[in-house]
Amino acid sequence: MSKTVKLQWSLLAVLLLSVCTACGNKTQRSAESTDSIPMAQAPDFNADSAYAYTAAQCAFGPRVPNTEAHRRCGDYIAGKFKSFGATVTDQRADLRAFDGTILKARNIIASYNPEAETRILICGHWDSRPWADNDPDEANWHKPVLAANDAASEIAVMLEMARLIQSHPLDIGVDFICFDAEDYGIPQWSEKAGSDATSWCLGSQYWAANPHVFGYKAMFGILLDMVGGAGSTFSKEGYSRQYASQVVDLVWSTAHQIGYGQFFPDRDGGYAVDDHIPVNQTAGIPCIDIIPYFTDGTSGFGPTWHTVNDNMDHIDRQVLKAVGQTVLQVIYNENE
Ligand code: AHN
Ligand code: ZN
Repeated sequence: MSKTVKLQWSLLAVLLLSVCTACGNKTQRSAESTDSIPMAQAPDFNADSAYAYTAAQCAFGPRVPNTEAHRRCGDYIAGKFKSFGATVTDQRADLRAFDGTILKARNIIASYNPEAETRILICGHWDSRPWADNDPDEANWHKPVLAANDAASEIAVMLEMARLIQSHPLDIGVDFICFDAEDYGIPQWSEKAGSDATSWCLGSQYWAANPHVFGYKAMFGILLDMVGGAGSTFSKEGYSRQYASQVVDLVWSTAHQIGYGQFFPDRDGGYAVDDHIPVNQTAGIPCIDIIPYFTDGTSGFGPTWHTVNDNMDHIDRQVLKAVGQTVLQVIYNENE
């Protein structure tokens, strides 16, 4: 082979090699930009701590509005957030239920860096449902729900995040809102059953129309609802996809990246009438709902939903951990 031919071959080889390297880089880069978010250092969410906060709320008994247990638990929640260094605002309101009962409601708002412009809203409801109207036994339909999962778990996850924010301070602002009177919606045994979606979420409706800070805004909101139930997985809820699809994508890809993908399957869930609706529609803040989606035929929200079995026996620390660590990671990523 002549020298020039050899040179041509080696030139071709270099050319081919560089083309292939370029291809490789390109696929790598596009995969990064679509699937991968840089992960900040986030504190370690302690599931035992969240479990204990869940049990502490249940120890008051069902936290049904206008009861002593409700009043005392409200003080417990506000006191805990204060002890973790948050600025706590009590928003009290007399709210009219579907049956005319006036509920002495209390939204509890716990803020970090209240002066910061860039904010994230994390919310959940703290009240217990007065009627276990989805219980398989009709004899229980007028009994209150202890609401370990359907109230206490969400507040517990928020309390644990607050504890960690105190020891790992942020530059951005975070507001935890504990909504009251979410679960006073028309019961299934009522002749009015299913007739009025606005009978639910009274506390969040009130807050969205009367925010604790005039003109309140946040980059986005994350509603937690029933985040400790054994066997729970969280599909992409319908209104969340409709109003805040980018937030859904952010939370789900974060969960997958930090190893909790099995709790956040890449599939669509049902539509839930929940506290994120007034936050989206009235307050104008894109807000998703992390809410379980069961396809086992019991109820879309799991076997203990609105039954007398919604107690500590069916709370799973691993579920609290998966949700708490994921949301914490989302917050600390936004802080970077
Ligand atoms: C309804 O049952 C209409 N919405 C579900 C919202 C909810 C109730 N979350 C907890 N309890
Ligand atoms: Zn409920």
